[in-house]
Amino acid sequence: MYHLLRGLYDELTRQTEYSILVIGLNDSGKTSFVEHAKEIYTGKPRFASGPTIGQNVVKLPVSNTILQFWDLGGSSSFTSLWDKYYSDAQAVLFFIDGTDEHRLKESWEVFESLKVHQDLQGIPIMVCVTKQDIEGALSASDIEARFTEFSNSTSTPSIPYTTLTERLEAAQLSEDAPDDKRNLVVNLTTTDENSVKGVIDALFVRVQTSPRG
Ligand SMILES: Nc1nc2c(ncn2[C@@H]2O[C@H](COP(=O)(O)OP(=O)(O)O)[C@@H](O)[C@H]2O)c(=O)[nH]1
Ligand SMILES: [Mg+2]
Repeated sequence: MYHLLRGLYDELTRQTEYSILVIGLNDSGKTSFVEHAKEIYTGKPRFASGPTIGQNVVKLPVSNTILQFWDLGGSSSFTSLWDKYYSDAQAVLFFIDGTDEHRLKESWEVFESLKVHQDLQGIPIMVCVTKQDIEGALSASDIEARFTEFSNSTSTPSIPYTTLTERLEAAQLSEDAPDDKRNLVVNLTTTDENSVKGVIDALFVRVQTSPRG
């Protein structure tokens, strides 16, 4: 009887855990975001900033689930290791520094490679455009426009894929009521608590519909 009740208790209190990959070029704000979110959702102090060596793993209790963030180092020696994590991810947060126009094309290339990767097919990818507190930073809609330009000016790749715009349109068709949360490209200021919470909320909704959910 004890074991039966224990099993039932464990079943009822079991928290679903989701793995979220946090990737993007270095200095795009990945660690700042994850560490600020850690402080908000767990009360634990933030890790002092600096380049991330290897990976920074943070588990956040959000509602009745655990979101486990894999903040992977963004320097070129680490980006080659990212795809080892793809097959376990239920969602991807892709970070773009809104003030770094010079590396926008490089960022777009990385983003395209994520979209076509076979281990990420159907996995929600949320694009976070950071540093919105800095004057002149490119916004989420600027990034959408620029990425669409890049897509249009590049010859068709051998693997079929949906463009960012197509993904957005598909997302819009899948739900009746207009809702900011379904947007795939969001503005983010990692130092602003409400901005960080907004991303977590949007992610929380998307991760529930992940094919690996
Ligand atoms: N003004 C501003 N600075 C930011 C923001 N996000 C990150 N930074 C700064 O950008 C630099 C790189 O951030 P970091 O989180 O280490 O980037 P990572 O390499 O992607 O992990 C740090 O100096 C951060 O303080 C933001 O939203 N606004
Ligand atoms: Mg980092």
